[in-house]
Amino acid sequence: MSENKSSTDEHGWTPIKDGALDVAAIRADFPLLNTPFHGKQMVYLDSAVSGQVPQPVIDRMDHYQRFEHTNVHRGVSTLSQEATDRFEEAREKVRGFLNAASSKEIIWTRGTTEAINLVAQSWGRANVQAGDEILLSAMEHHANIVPWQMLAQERGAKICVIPMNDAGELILDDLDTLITPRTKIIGLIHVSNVLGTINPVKEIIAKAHAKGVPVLVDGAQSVPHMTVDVQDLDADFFVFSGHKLSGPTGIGVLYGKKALLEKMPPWHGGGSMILSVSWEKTTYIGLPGKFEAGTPAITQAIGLGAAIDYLQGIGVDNIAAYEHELLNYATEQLSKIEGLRIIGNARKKASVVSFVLDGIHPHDVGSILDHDGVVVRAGHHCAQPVMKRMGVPATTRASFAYYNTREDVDALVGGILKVKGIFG
Ligand code: C6P
Repeated sequence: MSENKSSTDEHGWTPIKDGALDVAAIRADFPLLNTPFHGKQMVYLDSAVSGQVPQPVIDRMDHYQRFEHTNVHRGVSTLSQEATDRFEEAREKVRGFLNAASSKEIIWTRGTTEAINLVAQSWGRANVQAGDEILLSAMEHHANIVPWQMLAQERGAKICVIPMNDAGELILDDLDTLITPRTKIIGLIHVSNVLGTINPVKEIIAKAHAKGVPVLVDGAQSVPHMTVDVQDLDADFFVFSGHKLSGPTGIGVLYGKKALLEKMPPWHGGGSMILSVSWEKTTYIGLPGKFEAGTPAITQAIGLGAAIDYLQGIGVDNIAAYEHELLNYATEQLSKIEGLRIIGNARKKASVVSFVLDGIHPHDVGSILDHDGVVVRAGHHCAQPVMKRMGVPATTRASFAYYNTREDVDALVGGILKVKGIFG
């Protein structure tokens, strides 16, 4: 798994040399990929819904539970202090992973959804008033729509939308007019979970900042596939989930610029986030604890730290390059199938191919593939406005990770041909 930073292709990706990613060795680390499924070798093409978890991450959580576990940030026991150290080390790993300036800017949440709700409720309630506008892109996941709609409804604010074209790329020509003096925040998906589009978030952030508007980037589908540097992007908020990153469920991250987080009121109240409590008044601790009421997901945070170690051991740039070639191969092979239409043909894409088959419902495609051992997702992928814009009720979606191979793509293609045969 060597570093390979020589040159880049027309999309700015580093082409990977044969053998730069030892996928056979990587696959051996994943128990589920090596477990018979419907009597076959499983072909897991649903990493956008949740990534598979490698043995070193499972082992790290197992070790913590067996030998290191107690509550954190409580008590003077050696056990508690050491558990706290492991928990805070995981936070520091996330800081390094995102290149945040300080670990005080890393807030643990249950996932992307909770992180966005935190910003909408805490920052939003403090900053959004009647008549204000919240600007979202046309390809947002429900997680970056519904919390803002709830806030907008409560405040009498308005949701505005950056449109997209038929290829699934944002139309940014009118961005300057879409960002009005009433725009309070922009919510922007980094990589679309349906279309695979990689959005030019850095450029959009620069334009937003020129008008004094902060930007929240939904990185749920970007961090598993590319190096993210929140300082380089100049993102004000950046959110992601551990389970899409080969980590466990129940843990996620809100990155926020310190200056913004410091001004925001707490969202949840309770133990761990207070300086002092009396019947008259409560005062709060500083960052990051102010936003972490109650006992956190300690095992999961440590597991996420181990997942980051695992990915960094392979090299996130290597993963990006490998998956880019796999995506090209999948796109090429799927495009040869008569009656198959790929939904989302952006020039810059990551690891996702959504498609529809003439006359066959995506749920039927997904079910038949499943019986063939090929795991994909079928439905609206929690992005109903994207379905509406693309004029389809649902799609079948194959999503790839660094543990997938060309053989997996071939199995998908074989399965689709079988589906077509059944529906004749
Ligand atoms: N998308 C998918 O199959 P949570 O559930 O909080 O971990 O992540 C929500 C979320 C937010 N933003 C994006 C871009 C996402 O893709 C997701 C989760 C999964 O596409 C499940 S709906």
